[in-house]
Order: sequence, then structure tokens, then C-alpha cells
Amino acid sequence: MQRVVLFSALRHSALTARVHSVRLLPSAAMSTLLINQPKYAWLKELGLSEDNNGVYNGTWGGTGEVVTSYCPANNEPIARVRQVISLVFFWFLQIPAPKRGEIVRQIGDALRRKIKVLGSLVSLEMGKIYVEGVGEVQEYVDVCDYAVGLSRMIGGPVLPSERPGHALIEQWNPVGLVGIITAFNFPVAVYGWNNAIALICGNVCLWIVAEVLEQNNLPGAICSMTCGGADIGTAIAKDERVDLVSFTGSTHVGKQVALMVQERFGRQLLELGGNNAIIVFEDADLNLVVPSALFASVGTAGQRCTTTRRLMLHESVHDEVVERLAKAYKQVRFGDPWDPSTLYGPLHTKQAVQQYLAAIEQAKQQGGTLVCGGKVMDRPGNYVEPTIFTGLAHDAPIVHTETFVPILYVIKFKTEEEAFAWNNEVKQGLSSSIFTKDMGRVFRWLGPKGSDCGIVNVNIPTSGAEIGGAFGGEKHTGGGRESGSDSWKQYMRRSTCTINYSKDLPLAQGIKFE
Ligand code: UN1
Repeated sequence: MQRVVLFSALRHSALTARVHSVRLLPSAAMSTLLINQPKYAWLKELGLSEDNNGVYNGTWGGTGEVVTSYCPANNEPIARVRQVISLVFFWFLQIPAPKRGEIVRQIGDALRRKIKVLGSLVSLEMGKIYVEGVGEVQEYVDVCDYAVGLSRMIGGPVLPSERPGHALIEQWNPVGLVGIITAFNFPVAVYGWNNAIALICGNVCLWIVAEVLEQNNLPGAICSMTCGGADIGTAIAKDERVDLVSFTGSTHVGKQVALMVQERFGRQLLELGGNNAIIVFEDADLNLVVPSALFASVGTAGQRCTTTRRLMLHESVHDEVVERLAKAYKQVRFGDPWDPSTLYGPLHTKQAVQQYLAAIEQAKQQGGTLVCGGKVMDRPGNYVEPTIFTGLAHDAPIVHTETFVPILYVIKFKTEEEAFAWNNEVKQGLSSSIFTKDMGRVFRWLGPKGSDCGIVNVNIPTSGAEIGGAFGGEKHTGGGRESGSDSWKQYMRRSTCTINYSKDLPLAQGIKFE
């Protein structure tokens, strides 16, 4: 899987992802930049120009290496971003949580106003289709709304003390400075989940939503932003001043980040790789299964951490599902990601195309039968055919590898026990789904002997989670939780406070020390 340590950016006043290429290529000649073409004039609406400063901490700057961002649908250069060479950190003000919630509400509104053009930019730069680009900005809007409500609800319990005249209180305070390292595949949403919750918790983030902060007379450094490569990620991970490092990306890079952060006893929130399975039982409604498997394996060209990589089919429905799915695959409309009729766009980089081809070779060598796809498309950009393999062993090395491309491995099973065991036998533990009408099986799936993933679904795909639930997974997925439920606790530190308001000093456990 190829996701890279990079910051995404919300640019200029009204916000945007000034997302950046993962490639450090020489600067493109000015005349060839897409931003200069009339068709892409809307980019200027986001305050972007040919050369953009990639650093914000109250004012825009940037003194480091220049990165050119390329459009994966045609590999044309879009614009350039100058990176950071040093980081400046500030502390958030002592603003009450509901007031911080009001700032986050305004950020959500500012995003709403620009949602279409931001979605277009995500589509142009990341290569996902327009509705999915808009969809991930919508996730940021939704999590802002969620965080506004949460800003009046975060609190700790008052617990009964065993000692008379004593109060036992749990107090939650901001953890401090949060460094957010986001991934290319969800440059806006992943940042948004972290940013909105971290802000209402009172933390300072490395990122920006400048206009809202300026209008509220708040220093921009509350949300600083840096664009950069692995060197910036390393600086964040190693810096003692960064209290929490939230990292989304590959398990490989996540492990390096985790070790660097742990080395200094910093706190980490990891959202790493997945190897997600859908399990289809003999009683499943196949009219739900086929569109679910299609969306989860082909959507975003297989570049979601929640993408379905393994489809386990009961032997009684195996052939029918494969046939129907292969037919659906062939009808997927591919094209320019920003074209409203397109369902399937390019891979993010040329490197990902090479990874796709290597995985196809390995799947063949390990005994896989190609049902459809398997080739690079003959057109500009990084387009590959969405691919299905059958006949591989459930534990073939390639099946246990997360390749961040649209290849689906179909596996035949006989019993519930083996299907649940195979779901859990991979290193990752992000998302999982079963399709069944058997209520007993549903609760076995949710229970201790069921799925070991962070996301455990029934009769829906593995991808497309709502923001209201905690998002993340177990094992090599890293254990972090972002967005909804009580994920906010990760952005705060807990104090257990015991206050003696009596004139005596009774000791706990009834100890007498006199
Ligand atoms: C990711 O791929 O990193 O559940 C995030 C989903 C989206 C988020 C994916 N809401 O597919």
C-alpha cells in the first residue's frame, strides 16, 4: 500500500485542500500548468496561484523545496507548492469549549460555502470522482457539526469517594499540540475528523482555516499548516512539543512514526492499513451483495483504507456472485474523475500502477484465476482495469497483502467458523462485513468470537462509514479511533482529582498511619 506522509492543506481564506503531490519532481514550466488554463480558472477561486506557499502559522510562507502537484487523470502539472523547512508551534488560548465550538461551527459553514469547488479540487488532484470529492468535504462539514454539539457535552464523572468529606472528580484537559499527518486518499476528511474534534477539545493543530480565525481575532497559529514530505513527518514525530501525533497512512510508515513518538513518550493516534473482507453466507440477499461489493472494491479506484480486498463467498452462492459481479465490473463507467457520469477514475500515482501490475503477477503465480481486468488502460493518466481473482488460497501471501489498488480476491468457504477465522487471520483489523439474515450469526459476528476489526458491519459494505461512530481498527491498523463516539478522549488528558473538603485526613483502604 502506498500512502505517504504528507500534510494536506486548507488554503487561503475560505479553505481548501491545497493538497500536494507525493512526488518531488522538478518544477513544471509555468505555461503548462493547468491553473493557467481557462477550464481550470475555478482553482483561483480557492486563492490558489501558480506558486503557493505551503506553510501557514498566522501568515502564509514557505522556504523549503518546491513540489509540483500533478493531476492523476492526465499527469499534467496543476500548480506548485513551496514546503516548510522549520515548524513554529503555539499554544491555544484559554477559550471555553463552547466558544471553541462556535469557531468550529463557522469553519463548517465556510466549508459548506465552498463545498463544490473544494470537491472539484480533490477530484482534480487526488483523482477520485467528483461526488466522492464533495463527499469527503461533507465528512469534514458533518464532523464540524458533531464537534459543535460535543463542545457542550465533554465532561467527566463525579465518582463516589470512599472517604467522607472527599470529592472524586474526573477532569479532561486538552492534550496540547496535535500534529496531524494525513494521507493522499482522503486529504480533507481525515484532516477534518482530527481538526474539528481536537479544536473543541482545546488543542492547537498544525493546519489552517485562516479566514474564520482572522474574523474571530484568533491567531492563525491555532491551526498551522505545513506541506511536506517524509522529512516533515519525521520532524513532527520526533518533536517533544507535539503532544499527540495523529497519523493516517501505511502500516509500514505508521510503525516508524509510532516508534519515534513512543521513544519520547508522546501520544499517538494511528489509522493504518486494512485488509477488509466481505463474507457472503448462503442466506444473503444477493441484490444487496453485488452493489455493496462493487462500491467497496471499485469505489475510489480501490484506494480507501476501507476498500474490500477479500470477498469470501459461501460455496452455494460463489459462482452466481462472481458472475453477477464481473458483469457489474464491466459496466463501470471510467473517465475523467470530475465528469459527473464517471464512477471510476485513475490511481493516484504512476508508482501505484506499477504496484498494481506487480500484484497481478503475484496473484497469477500463487494460483489465482483472472476473472476480469488485469491490465493498464490505454489512455493518458494512471488508469488500470478493476480486477477480480478467484481460486487463491485464503492465506496466499498476496491475499494477506494490502496493495492499495482495485484488485479483489474472491475466496470460497464452507462454514461460518472458517469464514470468521479467515476474516481475522490477516495482520490488519480495520473493516469487515457479513451478509446474512440469520440473527444468531449476526450476534456471533459482533461478539468475542466474531470479527476482530474496529468496524464490524452487517448487510452493508466495508467502506463508507458515517462520522458519528468511532473510526479505526485493531492490530496492524494501529488501534486509534477518530471522528465520532468517544474518540475525543484521545485528544485530551485525564486527571483523577481527589479534593478533601473536610478537617480530617482519612486514608484510602482504611489505612491508619499514626
Ligand atoms: C480512509 O480511507 O482513510 O469509511 C478513510 C470510509 C470513509 C473514510 C475512509 N468514510 O470509507
